Amino acid sequence: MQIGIAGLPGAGKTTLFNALAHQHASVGGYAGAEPNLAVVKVPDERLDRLSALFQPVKHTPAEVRFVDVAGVAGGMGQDSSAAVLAHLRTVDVLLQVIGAFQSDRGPRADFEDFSLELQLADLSQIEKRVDRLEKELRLGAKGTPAERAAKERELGVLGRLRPVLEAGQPARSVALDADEHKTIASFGFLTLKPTLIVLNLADEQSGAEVLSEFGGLAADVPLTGVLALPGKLEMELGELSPEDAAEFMEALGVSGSELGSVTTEAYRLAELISFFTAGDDECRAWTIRRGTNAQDAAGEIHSDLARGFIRAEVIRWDKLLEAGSEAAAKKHGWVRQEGKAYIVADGDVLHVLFNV
Ligand SMILES: Nc1nc2c(ncn2[C@@H]2O[C@H](COP(=O)(O)OP(=O)(O)OP(=O)(O)O)[C@@H](O)[C@H]2O)c(=O)[nH]1
Ligand SMILES: [Mg+2]
Repeated sequence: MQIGIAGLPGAGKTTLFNALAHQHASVGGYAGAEPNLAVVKVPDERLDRLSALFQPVKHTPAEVRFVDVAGVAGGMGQDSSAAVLAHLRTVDVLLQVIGAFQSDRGPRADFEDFSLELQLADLSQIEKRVDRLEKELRLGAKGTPAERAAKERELGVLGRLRPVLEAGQPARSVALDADEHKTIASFGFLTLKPTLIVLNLADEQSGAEVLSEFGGLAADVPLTGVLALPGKLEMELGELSPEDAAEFMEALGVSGSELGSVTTEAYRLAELISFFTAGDDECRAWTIRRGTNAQDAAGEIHSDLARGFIRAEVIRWDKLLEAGSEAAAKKHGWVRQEGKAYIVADGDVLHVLFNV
């Protein structure tokens, strides 16, 4: 999974990036054009417990890639904002960081300002593409009937997104089916992405108060979540040893880090789940979209497993732990034999039988 970190200049994006990815990218300066990148292993207690049982040679958690870009604000000019935001086209989830710790006009106004930048970036892409498609269709002669039909379809989807963006709403407020999503997937529209708004608090600032300004937003706008955390404090805690961090948190009266919920929320918003493979050689977590069937899930492991898929032996992670071994689980009758079309559930342990 890829998570993009975006927001107004100085909102605390790089601070949050450092906290999430245990990096030491420089903060407070004017950010350069190149994004900060880092890959982080996703902690998962379920996988840890499977590894404790199997004692595998390799323990392989899922990975998240964080992309931290420079700040974007009105007045920068559409071209330079577009160049920064283009780095976020391929991410699965957008973190929209709001600098609640320093905001002059209030976090809600900051949110609206930055959302406008995202909307404008999407709109300018749409306008260019619509002009081009209309011209091509007018010229007529070019292309087979199937190609023309595809262009009409694309124009239709873009034509539904455009007025919504012009009215100041994100593209994700339009309900699109899987085919429609596919038609426009290559644009990587920013306001179409699942978005987690992160309210970046001052150390002593109350999250509840700031969150109340965003009340209802997550419910009203699809694929949108909101959470609050003290980014700078989280970054500083991350630099301490676990013992020192625990002591520091106790002194501050903080119960624990909120960083874990950023990744959990991102998984939830992007409708991603994990399944596992477990054995003496390797225990490993795999990330798939909710609703993925067993054959496609097998393809995540290796294309041969999808191509030569026979069936999958499936058991939930906690049932496997309860049984104590695969053999014991089978004896209990807890291991199910599932075909290609089986929809993999979060926490399933899969053993794919295949033949190529
Ligand atoms: N008090 C407080 N200060 C913060 C917090 N987050 C960031 N800062 C400070 O705000 C300044 C900017 O932080 P950065 O993380 O560089 O912000 P940014 O959004 O990456 O900035 P650009 O990339 O330049 O747009 C730094 O001086 C940080 O120490 C926070 O949660 N609380
Ligand atoms: Mg930065």
